[in-house]
Amino acid sequence: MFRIEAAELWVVRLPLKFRFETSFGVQTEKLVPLLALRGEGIEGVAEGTMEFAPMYREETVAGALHLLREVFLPRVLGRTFANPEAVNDALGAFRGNRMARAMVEMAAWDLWARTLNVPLGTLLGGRKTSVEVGVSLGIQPDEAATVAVVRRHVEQGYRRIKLKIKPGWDVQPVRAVREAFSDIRLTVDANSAYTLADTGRLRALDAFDLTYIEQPLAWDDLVDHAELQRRLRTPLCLDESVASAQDARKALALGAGGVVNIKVARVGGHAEARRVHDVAQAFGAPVWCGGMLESGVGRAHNIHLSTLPNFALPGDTSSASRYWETDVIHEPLEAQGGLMPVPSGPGTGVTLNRDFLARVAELHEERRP
Ligand code: OSB
Ligand code: MG
Repeated sequence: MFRIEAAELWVVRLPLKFRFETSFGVQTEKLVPLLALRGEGIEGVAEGTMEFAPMYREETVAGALHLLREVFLPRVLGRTFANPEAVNDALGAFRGNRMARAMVEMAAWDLWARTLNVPLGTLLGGRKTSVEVGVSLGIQPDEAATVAVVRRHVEQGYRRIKLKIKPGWDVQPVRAVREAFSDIRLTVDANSAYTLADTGRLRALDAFDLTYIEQPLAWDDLVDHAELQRRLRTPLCLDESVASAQDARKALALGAGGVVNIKVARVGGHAEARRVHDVAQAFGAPVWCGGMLESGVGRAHNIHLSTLPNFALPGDTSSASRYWETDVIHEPLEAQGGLMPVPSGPGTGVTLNRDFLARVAELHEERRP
């Protein structure tokens, strides 16, 4: 049992240390919404992964703030819950907006784990003390720059390199990287930039021994992915188009892919992420933990989720110091030799740097029943 007495909301804008170009745009900073839920002197914290503009999926920071203030938080503030699933149930009548609901659900998991004094991963059923990680590398100006940035991360020990691709920038960088590194685990992510009309181009990628091709087709599609999968040897990995365990079941039953990228917030929180993990396992499909350029709060949640057994491929949860000069938490989250240690304290095991937040937050407010 835990009680939710008050909530605190922040929005922070963090400059990214690198320019991150994907098929849908260029990012140089990150807008980070944070939610803390407090009860009986204990606090649970979560990060929103919706963005300023709906470029990846349909949720936005402004939309999430409205829903949290006016709709979701009033349903949980002042109440006592048996477990985080019960918090989820309190928001169960609402459709979509899974990233916004996930902020409440994930903060509740952290709060509950801290109440029980156990690490979040342990509470979720995970056993690992470190998790394998790779990196997601944005589109570079040319092939030489691509090979150079890959080399830097291979030397740092990352266990998988993922290259962002788009029409007109796909076979060339993949060929250049594969020629320079014959035996690395290599993948690509198109963020929905192709259609079935591009089958020829995508089929050319079969020559490079990619572990998977991530989300080549529309963000809300499963059927065309299944058709494409029949035409390709390389397994497809679904990201954008899996928003729930039911989506995962339908995708895998249709043959729309063989691998699932699980982003906790995209599917509505840890409970649903665990159900996606279980569905994929039942189909014999490996999963891995995706990233949304999270600050330390979201990153710590991702690391804990990745301790579940079917997270069989390296995730995008790379070192926080790659992204930020100063993080919103006190603890460093640094990979060594491609392994990210799981923070060992109760809950996520990380704590907010409130001094830093006080200096840089664009929004900070307290909500009560
Ligand atoms: O498709 O996985 C994606 C970042 C923003 C939006 C979508 C994606 C990504 C990433 C970044 O690939 C992964 C990371 O957090 O490093
Ligand atoms: Mg992706």
